[in-house]
Amino acid sequence: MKIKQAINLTAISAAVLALSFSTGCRPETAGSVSVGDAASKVYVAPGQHDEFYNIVSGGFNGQMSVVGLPSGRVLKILPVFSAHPENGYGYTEESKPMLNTAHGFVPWDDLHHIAISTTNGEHDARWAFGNANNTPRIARVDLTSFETVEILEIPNSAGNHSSPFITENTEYVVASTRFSVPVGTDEENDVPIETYKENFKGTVSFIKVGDKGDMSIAFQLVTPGVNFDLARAGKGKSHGWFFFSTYNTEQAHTLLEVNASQRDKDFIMAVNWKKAEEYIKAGKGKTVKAKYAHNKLDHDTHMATSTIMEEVLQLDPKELKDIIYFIPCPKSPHGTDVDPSGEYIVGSGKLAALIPVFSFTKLMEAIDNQDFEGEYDGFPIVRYESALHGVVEKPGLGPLHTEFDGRGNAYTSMFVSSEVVKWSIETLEVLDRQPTFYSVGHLSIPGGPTAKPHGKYLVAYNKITKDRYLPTGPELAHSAQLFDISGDKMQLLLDFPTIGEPHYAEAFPAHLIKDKQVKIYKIEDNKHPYVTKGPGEAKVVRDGNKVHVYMTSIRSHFGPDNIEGVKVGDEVYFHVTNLEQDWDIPHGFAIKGANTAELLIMPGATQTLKWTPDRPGIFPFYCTDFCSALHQEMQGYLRVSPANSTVALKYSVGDTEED
Ligand code: K7E
Ligand code: CUA
Repeated sequence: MKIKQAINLTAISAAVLALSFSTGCRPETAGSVSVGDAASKVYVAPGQHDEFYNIVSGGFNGQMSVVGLPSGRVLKILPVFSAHPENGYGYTEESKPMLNTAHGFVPWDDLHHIAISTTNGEHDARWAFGNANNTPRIARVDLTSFETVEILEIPNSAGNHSSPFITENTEYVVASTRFSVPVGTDEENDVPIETYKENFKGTVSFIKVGDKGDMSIAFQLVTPGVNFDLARAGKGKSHGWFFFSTYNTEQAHTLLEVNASQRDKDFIMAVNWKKAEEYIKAGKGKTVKAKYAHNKLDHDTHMATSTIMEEVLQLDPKELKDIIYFIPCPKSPHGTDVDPSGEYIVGSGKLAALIPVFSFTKLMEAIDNQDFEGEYDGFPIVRYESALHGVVEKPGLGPLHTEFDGRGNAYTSMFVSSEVVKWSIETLEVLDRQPTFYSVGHLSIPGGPTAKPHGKYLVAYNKITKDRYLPTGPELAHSAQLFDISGDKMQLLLDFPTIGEPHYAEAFPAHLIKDKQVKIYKIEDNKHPYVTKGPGEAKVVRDGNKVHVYMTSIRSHFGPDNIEGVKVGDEVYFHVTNLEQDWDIPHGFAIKGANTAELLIMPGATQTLKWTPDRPGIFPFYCTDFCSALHQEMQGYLRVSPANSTVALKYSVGDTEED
């Protein structure tokens, strides 16, 4: 056993060495640019708008950020899977259900991948989808309000990394599991870890997206117990197929660093999802018990609700043939990316010294001719050479991800050699390489994963920053670098720091959404159960030990602004309605000692802060968002009396104050 492991270690020592070398490996040129030229290309004059929206994953901050390109300016931080005190997301009574799961309230996650909705393979930018890696979930963000409007938990998944990836017309958002795990009932899943090979399975979930964006799990495929890393849908001629990169096809459950790097080739798993759909229509699915949360924001009340779902439909591709085929791919592939035409599938083997490019046409021929080189766990393995278009030789070290410019070129990130490499899809020749600073992960070209890339810019999202910015203690800002890719050679234009750790990002032309933005919510359409539609309707109502404050906010006062008769032991709910009907006039609300975040209430909306006073006294509250010249006057007082006090409930609103 020991000897075997020593041999294993030797076998991969070169690769591991290369990987550990990465942080010390410095590209040769300093990466400085001719200031005048580059500056003019990224300069967006004051008052002018950027050409592209870039929706950037925040990694372990669980958020997305919205960045303008080419300026690199951060426009918004958008909470998705993490509570966000800045606007009360995950703290208000309305938003808490959005973060509910089958495990209870989960206020954090790790968001890696963005998928922007498409029609006919082109961005329509109705929604942005994001994945939660840790407690598997998919979120949908509405790009007219820049709000998280839906979160769907994924059952039978563990480490939802290969997710979310989207089909050409947003028919499905697809999520596959990073960790294979047992997928039975809780009792069935209590098995020894060393029974991995018998008991652990992968799942791929096809999530139907309705016309209005609503998500539901249409079916899950149960697959061999491997790790899924990334995926892409086919498009154009490969529409109807989906491609998933796999690693740990060794099915190791310990020391994966060594044990999952044994085979020369892992696989890209090709899935014929049109076929799977047919089987579902023909009633071949099997309903199994599963517990997962489905959370939605109601448009009219602006409240989230969480529903626990009880079952999911599964297909067993082992019984139902011709859904799954494995294509050998060297070695531990990370990204698998499909070119704009849908013909070429690029596998980026982290530990491979070349980049294989597969041809969809050849793959179909090989499948038709049963040109297989064996089976993996009962599924056909397509002969490598038969599906291969060719390989990019000596591209660099540690290929991770590939994007496309729509002019026949591909751009692959090289984590270990810290560079972006441009190559021709047709000839497979390397055309250019530029250093990144440092250790690049994902790349993003506006429209890059679609049928119609706008091949003007490329953003490299880097893992390590080192000396690029003013230092800020042990943790440095993560970094993005913007390149001009309109010419033959890539030109570095700009460094900009990012929010959180960026993984994937997608960018699209600003004109797709900038005139569709929600500016206010109409107060007459507000159906919140505790709405207060005018200052005259403001009131305070006691219901046992619960006190409901129906409060309004408008420049520059709260109604009511004096409240008495609240007692220690009460639960006070401030339901604050923002009566403004003007764009960009939110009001905030905070009260001393509240064990929660502020409210930030958009025009026409109602938000609720729950507060449990812990002692008698006078408690000021105030508006937190500078809303007018009299913002600092936008304040009030709440009196708290002892639990046994007889102070009557009383509130006043401005002109009725002297009663
Ligand atoms: Cu960062 Cu897409 Cu999680 Cu590669 S993954 S870098
Ligand atoms: Cu309202 Cu400041």
